[in-house]
Amino acid sequence: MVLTIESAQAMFSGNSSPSPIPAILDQFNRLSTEDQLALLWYAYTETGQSITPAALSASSMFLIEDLLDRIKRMSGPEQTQVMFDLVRRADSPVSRSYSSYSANTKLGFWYQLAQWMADGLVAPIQYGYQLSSQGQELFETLKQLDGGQQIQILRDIVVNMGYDPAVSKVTPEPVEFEFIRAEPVAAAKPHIEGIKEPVVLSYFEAMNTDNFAAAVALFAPDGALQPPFRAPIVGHGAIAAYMREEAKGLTLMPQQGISQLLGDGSKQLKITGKVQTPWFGVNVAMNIAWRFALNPEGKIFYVGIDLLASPEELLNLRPDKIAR
Ligand code: EQ3
Repeated sequence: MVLTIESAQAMFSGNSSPSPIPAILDQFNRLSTEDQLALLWYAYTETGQSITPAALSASSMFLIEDLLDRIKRMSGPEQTQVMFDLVRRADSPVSRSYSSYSANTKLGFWYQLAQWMADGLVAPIQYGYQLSSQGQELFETLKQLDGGQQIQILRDIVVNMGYDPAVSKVTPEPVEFEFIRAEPVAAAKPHIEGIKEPVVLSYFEAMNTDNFAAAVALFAPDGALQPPFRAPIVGHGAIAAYMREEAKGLTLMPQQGISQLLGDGSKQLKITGKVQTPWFGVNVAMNIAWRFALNPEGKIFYVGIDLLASPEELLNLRPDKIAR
């Protein structure tokens, strides 16, 4: 069997339940702007997930301080308009600047606004705003999800706001956030039940110490990384850039896995465990699966990262049916 990104993407895919997240995002996008903003407020304040402010060093925010200050000085209706423009992805100056920010900068931007709303410095979501029945229904669905799924939804929505970069042709700024882990991770290869593959153990060690150069060196030159709900990122340069922007401060806690040797000497592995983001530290652990394809030379040809649909999926480690 020839190893291709398509064949690797299909590994173990029949063994897990589909994630509810894409359908939820779809429903969210069909709500009115007022409902969207209010629902985000309820989801952020009432689902009990709390951001750890220590994660975000003050120095990381200086690039957007000017814009945030401008918003703080606006009148209440102007502030509301800015938020409406971001949600509607309207072509406005703030919405254009926003779309050029990295994912973490966008999250930091809203984190600051949320704090100012709570302090009464920025127009709050109208007290007592009544969600439409669709909005209310979606909020009930959100409450049933686990914390990891809830923060993934919040993140996806925040990242997709702003004037569409595909239309405005803005290249995201290479802003690097400095994250401090809530608890430092021991710089050692983890113990993963059922897995002894050195390249995979080295991957987790490198990621947990933000040593992205070492992590990328484990990939084949045409290797690919596929984050949850995203297309594969192919090649050393693109993977390294993605990791520097998105993977700093993550804590990867792989727990168990299975490994299958294929006829051509390549291997496929499925590993499940938890991941913490520096935004929420130990407050939220996401249930994750890593699906690795190693080429016959022992390099990572593909790793797909999946957000699991339920904690039960952590133990879903059935061998894959191998096409020959
Ligand atoms: C003000 C308020 C509340 C209301 C207003 O109406 C609208 C908005 C938007 C509001 C503000 C909302 C805020 C402040 C939301 C903040 C959300 C945050 C900080 C979410 C952060 C989520 C982080 C996540 C889901 C991280 C996931 C990371 C994963 C899955 C990493 C996976 C990886 C692994 C495991 C690898 O091995 C390789 C790398 C890779 C990154 C793919």
